[in-house]
Amino acid sequence: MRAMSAARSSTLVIVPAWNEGESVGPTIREILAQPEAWDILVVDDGSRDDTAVRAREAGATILSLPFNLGVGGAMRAGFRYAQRHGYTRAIQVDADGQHNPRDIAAVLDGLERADISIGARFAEVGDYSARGPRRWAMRMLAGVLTRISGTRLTDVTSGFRAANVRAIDQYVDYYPAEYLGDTVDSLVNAVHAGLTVVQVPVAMRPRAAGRPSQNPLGASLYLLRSVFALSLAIMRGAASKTGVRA
Ligand SMILES: Nc1nc2c(ncn2[C@@H]2O[C@H](COP(=O)(O)OP(=O)(O)O)[C@@H](O)[C@H]2O)c(=O)[nH]1
Ligand SMILES: [Mg+2]
Repeated sequence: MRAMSAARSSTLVIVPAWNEGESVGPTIREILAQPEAWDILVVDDGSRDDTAVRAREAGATILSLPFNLGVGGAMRAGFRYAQRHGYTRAIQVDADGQHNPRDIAAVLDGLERADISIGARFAEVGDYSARGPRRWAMRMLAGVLTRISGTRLTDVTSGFRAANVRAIDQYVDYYPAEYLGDTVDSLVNAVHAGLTVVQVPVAMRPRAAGRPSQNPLGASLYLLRSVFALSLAIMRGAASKTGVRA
């Protein structure tokens, strides 16, 4: 339920963080250095290091989850917080420094044209490259999402994405918690619910410190999982259109 309360800004930057003690502080400071004065919520997901302390020192509000839910679960908690506190826009920015805070405003501007705005790699900007099966799977996912959303999308696994009120409400209703089923699955469901999507080109930076939560094998399995999740989501969508419940 949407509450009107004393949020300082109408936009919430949600930062999912898991054992990011080294990078979360600099990331928050960089976000706060932007001229717009957005509110920042770090969702600390059962980190075993000093992520929460560092984030608070840097000036963020902290939501500490009692145990690790994964990025999807953490983001859903963040969207619920946004809804309860009456924010009209929310944007995910990773704690590791890969999402450049200078691009936040541009990704948020995408919300003037659609309900969800994705900061996308390799749409003209930057030199991000994936090879082999990863590239193939990412292209396939992008191709299918382009068809069902009716907008050209090149990077549907990007976590750098913004949501308006409709999308926040949709995500609170449905945001998969399974590890990294989050990006693709949440998008397919949002599109099926009638929400619109745009992408905004951004360059991604290397992670500032620490380690990615996924090794190359894990990343490939994730893509495979996404392909699978997408097929299921499409079948669910098709079933609901014909009135059959899956
Ligand atoms: N809340 C939460 N955040 C996570 C978890 N795993 C990763 N993250 C955060 O999600 C963001 C992206 O994770 P990362 O491992 O860098 O993924 P990659 O950029 O796709 O390789 C970072 O800010 C991580 O701290 C988790 O289990 N819970
Ligand atoms: Mg990362």
